[in-house]
Formats: sequence, C-alpha cells, structure tokens
Amino acid sequence: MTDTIVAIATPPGESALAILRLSGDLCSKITSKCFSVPSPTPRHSYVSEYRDLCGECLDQVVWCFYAHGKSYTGEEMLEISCHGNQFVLKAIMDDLLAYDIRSAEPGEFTKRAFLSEKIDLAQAEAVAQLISAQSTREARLSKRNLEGNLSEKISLIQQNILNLISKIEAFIDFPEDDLGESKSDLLISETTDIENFIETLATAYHRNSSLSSKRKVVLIGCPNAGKSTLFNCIVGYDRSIISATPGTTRDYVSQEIIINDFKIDLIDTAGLRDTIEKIESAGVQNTINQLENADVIFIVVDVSLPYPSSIFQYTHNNIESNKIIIIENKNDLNREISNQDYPESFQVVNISAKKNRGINDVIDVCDKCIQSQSHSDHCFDVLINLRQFDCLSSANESIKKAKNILSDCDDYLLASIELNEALSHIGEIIGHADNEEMLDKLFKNFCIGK
Ligand SMILES: Nc1nc2c(ncn2[C@@H]2O[C@H](COP(=O)(O)OP(=O)(O)OP(=O)(O)O)[C@@H](O)[C@H]2O)c(=O)[nH]1
Ligand SMILES: [Mg+2]
Repeated sequence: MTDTIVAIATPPGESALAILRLSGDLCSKITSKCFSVPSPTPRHSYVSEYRDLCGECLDQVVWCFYAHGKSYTGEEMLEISCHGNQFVLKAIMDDLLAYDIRSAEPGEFTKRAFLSEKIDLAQAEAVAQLISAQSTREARLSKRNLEGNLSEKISLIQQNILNLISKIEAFIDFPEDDLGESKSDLLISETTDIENFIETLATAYHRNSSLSSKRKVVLIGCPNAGKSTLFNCIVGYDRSIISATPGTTRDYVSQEIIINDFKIDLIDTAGLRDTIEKIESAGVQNTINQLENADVIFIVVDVSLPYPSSIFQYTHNNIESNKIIIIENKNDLNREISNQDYPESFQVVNISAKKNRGINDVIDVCDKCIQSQSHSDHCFDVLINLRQFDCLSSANESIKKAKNILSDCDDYLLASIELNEALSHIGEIIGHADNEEMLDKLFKNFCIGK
C-alpha cells in the first residue's frame, strides 16, 4: 500500500476554480466519506457537496475518480474542482490531511507515474518543461517530448547499438568466421552513423537558450519623452507614474507581458541625462545597467523637440544596431525633429502614446525583432535538456572509442564493452528507476501538484 498524497494543483490566489489532486489507495475512501459515493464510476464527473469529518458542507465541488492502473500516476486518483478561494481550499485540504493522507512533494505525482512505468524519464522531464515553457515553440516541443518523440529516437539509438553489439559479439563467439575487411568496414560505418545521429540530436540542446529564456525589452530615452506613457499603453494599465515633470521615473519598472510566441520582461527606465542629483543619477545608472542583455531597445524620442543626439552616447558600440528601434513619440504635436539625424540602420516607428496611436506597430516591430534573433530550427523536433545532453555526450565518447578500436581491428571485446557503456548512458535518458538520488534531484524542481 502506498501513501495517499494530496496537493493543490492550481496557483495560489483568487480564481474561478481550483483543483485538488489525490493519488493513492485512500481515494475511494474519500469519495465514500466526503461525497457518499462508495463505488464511483471511473472518469465520470460528479457534482457533490464536500462534507468534512464533522458532516459540514465545505463547498459544492465537481470531482472525478480514476481507477488503479488507469490514471496519470497508475494509482487510484481523485481530482476535486472547488471554488478558487484560499479559505475553501485550506478547509478541504485540512480535512483531507485529517485522514491518513499527506501533502505531496514537488513532482511526486509525475514521479509515481514514472515509477509505475506510465511514462519514461524523458517524458517526465517534458511535463516540467511544458509547464515552465517560456515560448510557444518550447511548449510545442515539450509536448512532442511528452508524446514520446524523444523517447522514440532514444529507443532507435538503443536498437542500433544493440544490433552492432550482437554483430561484434557473434564474431567474438565465433572467431573462426573471419570478419574480413569489408565486414569490419561495415561495422565502422554503422558506428559512424550512430555517432552522427547522436551528435545531431545533441545539438538540439544549443538552441535551448533561444527557446526557453524570457526576452528583455527596454524603453530608454530623454526625460519626458513619453517612455512611461508608452509602457502603460503596452502593458494595458497604469503601472508606471506619468507626469509632465522630467525625471519622474527613477527606479526601473518591469512587467512581464506576452507578445505572440514569447514571454517578455518589458522595462521602463529613468530618463537619460547628465545630472548631479544623486537619486536621479542612480536611476540613470540603473537604466544603463538594464541595457545589458537586452534583446530589444526602444529609444523613445519626443518629435516636438530637436534631435536628442546626447541619447546615443548611452547606446554604446557593443549593442548591435538590429536590436535598437527608434520610437518617434508625440506625433500629435508639431514636428521639430529631423529624422535624417538618426543612424541609418535603425528602424523607426511613429506613434502618439498619449493618444494611443501606433501601439500595435510598436508591438509588431518588437515581435519581428525578437523573431529575427531566435534561431530555433533543428532537423529534429525535440527538446534536449542539459541532463539529456550530458548523457548523449558521454554515450558518444564511448561510441568514438569503440570506433577507434574497430578501426585498429585489435580488440572486439573492448569495442563491445565501450558500446555497452554507450548503451547505458543512452538508457539514462529514458531512465533507470533504481537511481534514487538522481530521481530526487530531478523531481524536486517540479511544481507541487504535478
Ligand atoms: N502630446 C503628447 N504628450 C505625451 C505623449 N506621450 C507622453 N506625453 C506626455 O509627456 C509627459 C511625460 O510623459 P512620461 O510618460 O511621464 O515621460 P517619461 O519619458 O516616462 O519621463 P521620465 O520618467 O521623466 O523620464 C506627460 O505629460 C505625458 O502626458 C504623446 O504622445 N503626445
Ligand atoms: Mg517615466
């Protein structure tokens, strides 16, 4: 009998609904005690009052029972949807904990799914990757891994290595069947094919940073250019203070937004100017710091004023010009600026933040700029994380050694040992259930309830 575990599977805070999830042998006892349904039909939605140990109704809930062997974890499971109020959730949670049920550890549901062989380790990792995906493409690729796309490739590699081992071992067992030069060449060529396949698969790891990191978009400009007004227009509410007094924004203000396929940290900054005022000068330094690692820099200029040449001293040489976009703001006022003054390579977008005109153009140009920097194509539609990359690299080291041994044609037993070593590294990608330490390390990074 396994412990029965429970977790709140939805994020904290107020919401229309929240979900509690249970896994273990006590699930059917709970349906009997709390909902008075002793033998629920699996995968059927019930609407019931949740009655606690004292018989008091805590909420009206929708629940679904999953039978042993036919659930995510492979154990009996129960999912309860209640109203998304923290007091309601706490009351239900406390009541469940009063039975012999304990709070789930992070990732414990998925760990149980893995241990009961419902999914392999690569699929378990895909669950965490899907939940934390930072871009549409990362989410799509994680879903493909979860469906078994990576596991299929791993199993193909395993098959090919096993074939190779059996051919070599046949020679070891029957040395009188001389391999001959052509057969030996064939083995080397098969080894090279496996090596190349693993190598190509491993390179998918290198595009991870472009798939799985949030993008950073920074608004800079002279004081009063309208940065905060534009910032508020993009985020959709009054996040930053706007005023006609130059030097209003001091600390930078950051807000996470989503533009099409990417999560973005949009950052409003203090206006750039030479100042001896201590706090403002700290703000200016903060702005300069924010330019580091920025994916897109919007230079907001006020078109009703002359060209602010001073601003370009801050966008020093090491910022690539394709990351910089000029936003000509206040186009509802008479134009004073001359656009001939801009460095030629910069894109220019014309808007009035105050009148909410041209904001979609800003969003479009930002999206295009980010897309153009995202090289996410690869011949395999898979996601490879660091752990998997390390396993692939170690496997390939052994494959290379085996190939060298085969080329020298001296010790087939040693080549077979190396190939078995490679097989073991490849196997770690989809997982051995006996490596407790590795499993604990891996699942502790999951969220609770998953
Ligand atoms: N006419 C006009 N006024 C604008 C426009 N955008 C901003 N303003 C005004 O310009 C003034 C400064 O706007 P902010 O958004 O606070 O400017 P900022 O660049 O954040 O200024 P600092 O935080 O001081 O660096 C405010 O009075 C805004 O209402 C615009 O498109 N047209
Ligand atoms: Mg401001």
